[in-house]
Amino acid sequence: MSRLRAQSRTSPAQLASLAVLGDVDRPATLTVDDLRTGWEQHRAEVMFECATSGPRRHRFEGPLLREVVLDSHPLFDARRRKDRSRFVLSVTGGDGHHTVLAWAEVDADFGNAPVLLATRMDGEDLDMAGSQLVVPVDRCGARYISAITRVRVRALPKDA
Ligand SMILES: Nc1nc2c(c(=O)[nH]1)N[C@H]1C(S)=C(S)[C@@H](COP(=O)(O)O)O[C@H]1N2
Ligand SMILES: [Mo]
Repeated sequence: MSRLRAQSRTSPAQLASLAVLGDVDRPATLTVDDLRTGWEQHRAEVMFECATSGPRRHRFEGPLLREVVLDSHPLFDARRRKDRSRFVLSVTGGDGHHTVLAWAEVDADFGNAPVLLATRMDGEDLDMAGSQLVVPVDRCGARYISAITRVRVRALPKDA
């Protein structure tokens, strides 16, 4: 089915969206199309192992997680690396599966990992299914959260 026909049959209620919230100045609710049109799209060809079902290969496209989160203005002092290194991102899927990334894993001044919020997987648009987290640096598939509903930004307090 062409993308146009798929879209004309899709009511807004069926479109998946995710919330960027928490310790940010500008919380946002984003559809997969917002993720596609709002930021530069990057590609990743990845391989990961699932503990229960073996190796997997996928092709993904989507914006960098860090660019999407930065547009929600996390409550850190952007100029001070030390301040940014206290933050974490908690990513939740539609089934409740969730995972955590340190902000520093994706921050260009630290790990600089090209983590994506996928808009397309193996040639299929994810508008209905929802965005998927793509963590090319991971050998295990557990953080490839599908059907993302939430990206929560948190500054961890001391001794958390
Ligand atoms: N929402 C959600 N995403 C998820 C999971 C899950 O249980 N729920 N399992 C993860 C695990 S353990 C793996 S290995 C991969 C599996 O990806 P696959 O669909 O390519 O097999 O999805 C990940 N993403
Ligand atoms: Mo897995």
